[in-house]
Amino acid sequence: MSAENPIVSIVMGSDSDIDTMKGASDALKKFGVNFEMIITSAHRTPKATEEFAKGAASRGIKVIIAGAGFAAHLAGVIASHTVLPIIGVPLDASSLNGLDSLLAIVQMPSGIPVATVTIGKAGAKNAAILAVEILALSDKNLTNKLLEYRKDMAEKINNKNKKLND
Ligand code: RP5
Repeated sequence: MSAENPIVSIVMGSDSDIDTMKGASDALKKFGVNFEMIITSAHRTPKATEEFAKGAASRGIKVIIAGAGFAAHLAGVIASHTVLPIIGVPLDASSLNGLDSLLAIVQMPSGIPVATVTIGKAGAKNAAILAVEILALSDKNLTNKLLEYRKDMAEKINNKNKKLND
């Protein structure tokens, strides 16, 4: 895994999102997928966000993960400028605990989809796993890693159950 030749972009609206979005970068590292992390804001740096979205595919990016809080337009705005798959992560950044961001990301109008995951760190992790599942459609090695990951998860639950009943 390296930041060279990234195939996934993890984009977020502010540096206050980094901690949560590390859930995505940590998961991509585990799967050995090259990624980049970018801070750009749909509202505060609209031009830079547009340029990023328009240029992503030609730089070799295959999936974009976009996390934002409050009136979270980042994922939707990026989706409006590219046909790459966009996964939106609603962030719990305001007094509405992420419900604002969830509705802003999930309620895209017909024709411009954003795949929306769980609010917060679990969502950031799931966004990365979903990105790996998309990439695995043309990468058998990633499919095998995903199957192994599921097996490990099941084993952990089985062990917890065993411990509870011992
Ligand atoms: C959103 O506003 C960002 O994604 C962040 O979650 C939130 C707060 O940003 P800061 O005010 O902390 O920069 O655009």
